[in-house]
Amino acid sequence: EFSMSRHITLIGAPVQTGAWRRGCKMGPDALRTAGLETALTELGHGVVDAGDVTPQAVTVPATANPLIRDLDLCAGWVRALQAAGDVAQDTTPIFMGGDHLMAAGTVPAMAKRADDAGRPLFVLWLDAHSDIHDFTTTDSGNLHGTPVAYFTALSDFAPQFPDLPGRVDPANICMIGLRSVDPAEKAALARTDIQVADMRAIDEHGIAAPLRAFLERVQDAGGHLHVSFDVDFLEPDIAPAVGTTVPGGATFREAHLVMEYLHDSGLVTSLDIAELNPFMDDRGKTARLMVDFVASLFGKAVLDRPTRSRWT
Ligand code: EXY
Ligand code: MN
Ligand code: MN
Ligand code: MN
Repeated sequence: EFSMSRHITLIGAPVQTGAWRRGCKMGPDALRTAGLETALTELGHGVVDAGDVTPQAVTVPATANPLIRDLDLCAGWVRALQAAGDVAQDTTPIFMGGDHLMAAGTVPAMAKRADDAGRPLFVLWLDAHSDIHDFTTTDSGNLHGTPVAYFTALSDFAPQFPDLPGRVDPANICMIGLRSVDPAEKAALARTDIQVADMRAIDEHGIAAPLRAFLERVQDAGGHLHVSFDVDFLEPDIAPAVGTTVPGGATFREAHLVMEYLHDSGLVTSLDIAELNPFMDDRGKTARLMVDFVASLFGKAVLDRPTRSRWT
C-alpha cells in the first residue's frame, strides 16, 4: 500500500546544556514556527503537539572530569526525557531538540518501548559525529558528544545518569555521515560492531547501499527503528543553524533519498531532530529545511511508490 497515515506526537526537548554554544533550547519553537505540524497533517497524518518537556530537579555527584559543567541539569534532562518517552505503542513520537544529549533520554525510552513489544530497537544515527565519548574520554566536557556510549551501556554513566530503562545493542546501530571522530571515539567504535558509513564510504559507494543493507536487517529482525537526525549530518552550506558544523556533509538530495528510503521501508517508529540552533540560522532556512526532510520521511514524494517493498 502507499503511505499509511500515522498518529504522530510532537514532543519538545529544549535542552542545550549538552552543547557548548547556547541556542538549541529554541529548536522546538523554530520547528513549530517552520510549520512541522501543518506539513505532517497535510500528508494525512494525525498530529498532536504534546508541548515541551521540562528537566527534573536532581542533584547528582560530580564526575572527576573538571570540564563537565551543568551536570545536575544534564541529568535532569535525561531523566525527564526518559519519562516523556514512555509513549503508547501506536504513536510515532517526533522529539524536537534541543542538542544531542536529548538522545540519552529518547533512545533508552524507545528501547524500552520496543522491549515491551518484544522487539529489538535499531538506531540510525545521522551525524557528522559518533557521539560515543563518556565522562572520562570527553575532552570538551560537552555531553551531547556522549549519548551513544550511554544508551549502549558501553560505558558506565552511573550514578550521574539513571539506569537504562532500555539498552541498544551496538550491532543494531548504523551511523551515516561521520566525518569528525575523536581518537577515543575511533577506539570505541573499533571495539564494537556498530555499522559505520563515513563520508568517504558515501563518496565511493553512495548513501543508498549502506542504508538499504541496514534496513533489510531491521526488516528481517522485525525491529523498531529510531532515527536520530543531527542537523550537522548535512552539508553546512544548506544547514548553517548548528553549533558543530563540519564541512563536507550530506547533500540536499542525499538527505532526501535517505528520508524517502526510510518512508518506503515503513520501518521508522520514532525520530529525534537534534542540534538545531535557531540563533545561528538564516531567517529560518535550516528549520524549514528540516521540516522538508521530515515531510519526506513521512510520505511527501514526487511520485508514489509502494511502501514496505522488499528491497529489489
Ligand atoms: N566529539 C566532539 C566532542 O565530544 O566535543 C564534538 C561533539 C559534537 C557533538 C554533536 C552532537 O553531535
Ligand atoms: Mn510504559
Ligand atoms: Mn550528534
Ligand atoms: Mn553532530
